[in-house]
Amino acid sequence: MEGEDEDHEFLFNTSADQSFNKHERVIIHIDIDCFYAQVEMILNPSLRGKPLGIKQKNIVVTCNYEARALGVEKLMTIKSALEKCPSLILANGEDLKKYREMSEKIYQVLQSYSLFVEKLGFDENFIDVTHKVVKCPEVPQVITGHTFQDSDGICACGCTERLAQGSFIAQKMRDRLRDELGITSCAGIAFNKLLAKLIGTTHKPNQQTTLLSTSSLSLIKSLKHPRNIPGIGSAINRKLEALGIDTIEKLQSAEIFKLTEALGAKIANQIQQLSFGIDNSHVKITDRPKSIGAEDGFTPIRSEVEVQKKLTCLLDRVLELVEKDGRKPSQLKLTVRKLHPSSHSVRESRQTTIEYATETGSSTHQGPGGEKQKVKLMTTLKNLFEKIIDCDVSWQVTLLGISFSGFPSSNSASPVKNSINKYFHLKASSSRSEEPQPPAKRGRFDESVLQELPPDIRQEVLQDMQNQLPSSDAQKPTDFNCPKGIDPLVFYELPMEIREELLAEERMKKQTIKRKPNNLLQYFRKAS
Ligand code: DCP
Ligand code: MG
Ligand code: MG
Repeated sequence: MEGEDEDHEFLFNTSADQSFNKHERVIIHIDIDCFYAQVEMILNPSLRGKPLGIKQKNIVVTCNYEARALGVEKLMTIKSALEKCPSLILANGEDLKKYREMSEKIYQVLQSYSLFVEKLGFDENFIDVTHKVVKCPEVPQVITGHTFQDSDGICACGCTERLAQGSFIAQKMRDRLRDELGITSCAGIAFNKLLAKLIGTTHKPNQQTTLLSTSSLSLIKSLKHPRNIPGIGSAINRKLEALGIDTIEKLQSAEIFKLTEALGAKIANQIQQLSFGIDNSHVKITDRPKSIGAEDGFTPIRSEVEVQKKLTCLLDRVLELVEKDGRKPSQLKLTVRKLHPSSHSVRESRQTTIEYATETGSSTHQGPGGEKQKVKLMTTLKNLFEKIIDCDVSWQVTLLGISFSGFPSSNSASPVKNSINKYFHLKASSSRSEEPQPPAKRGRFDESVLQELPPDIRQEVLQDMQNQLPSSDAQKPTDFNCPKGIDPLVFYELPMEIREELLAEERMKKQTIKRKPNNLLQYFRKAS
């Protein structure tokens, strides 16, 4: 069970880059509907349409929307849930493996839209799509899904149009999650993370809501109590209550020195800004650890039996962590600290490739598959130990460590680095070549990479690319290389050849060369 009452004060770091004070960004927050229950219904479709609760110990951690309609609530005791709904079916949710696997698949789908995806728990993700939003006057300005707007005022900075495009992208992401994984979700679209998370919960399930920036204060005020602001958990709330602060308005008008006295300057500032809906924190790309392991230090041991005991305990601990992580390692490393007769210590490690089975029958490696795997891994560890220690002469060991690594590269490497490397690789290979290459092979218009970069880096890269092109090149890359009259979001979905054709037609028009009208171009103009 996840801690329901945790303080997430560092989640929304309001003191970050102040240049984000305007409404420049487009942030999408996606939260999966009744997550554990949906996973169970996918695995066992006969549960669909029936009230279903997921139990951990004596708590119903979540339930599907059929059960909610009958009065069951998240985090109810099983006893009260069954009182509310005697027909409630209960599924055991203590093995988290299947939820973790689905969570990973969701993350992968979202990352195919934007590299800037931050995972929050199992079923939530923030996605920054600012760089996907195309500055083009022809883009439809209609918001997809619900709109939260409590006044007629419209901000003049262009954020409404940007958010409208964000809502279109959010709909596409949710459609893909539904079509590819069979998962429904809710999305919130706003100009910062805090507001995106809050607005997404206003229409549930399987819906999305966009917050217009002029209505952000009223959304925050509608929360009424500070404890309802994500980031303000029970510990902070207790301190606020002690200061008599029990409404959002009181937090907004609280004297900062009083807040600072009780909470420290950093948190005081952060939570006061949150109470105004201000959150300048970035979407941090979720990166996974490159290795998972544990070490144990002890008074000297001298026998192989003792080493085996220690390693068995360590392996159990580490396997549980690997299991929780959900990825499959391909390397196993053993670290040993040897105590020399002169009483100085030396650490030494040895690593080897392993075959790691993910289907072991249980998340804690207790099943028969898990036992077999443990025996194999223990043999490998023993071999590694014998490479470090010569067991024929006396020895003493004061530390043992086990670590797994070599996880699939798509998860362990930073996607941003990959993209930039990909770009520079393209550039390097094109500059090495003496022969002129056809445009498509030169990588000069690799939007899949360009579109993923933050606007400032992208601009720099584009400029750099332009400088490298021979002046005879008819079609230099521009940031918004989209023919007039076509929805750029539709345009960038098209196959490269069709885009090239449309762009060629556009260039022809510009050069006022007489030519038969292009049917393809006409079609997309009509469609948008
Ligand atoms: N969870 C848990 N313990 C908690 C809270 C949640 O184990 N204290 C698990 C069960 C949920 C999952 O995390 O399925 C996601 O939590 P949510 O709060 O997003 O709840 P749901 O996704 O179940 O429902 P909703 O449709 O309201 O988002
Ligand atoms: Mg959820
Ligand atoms: Mg959630």
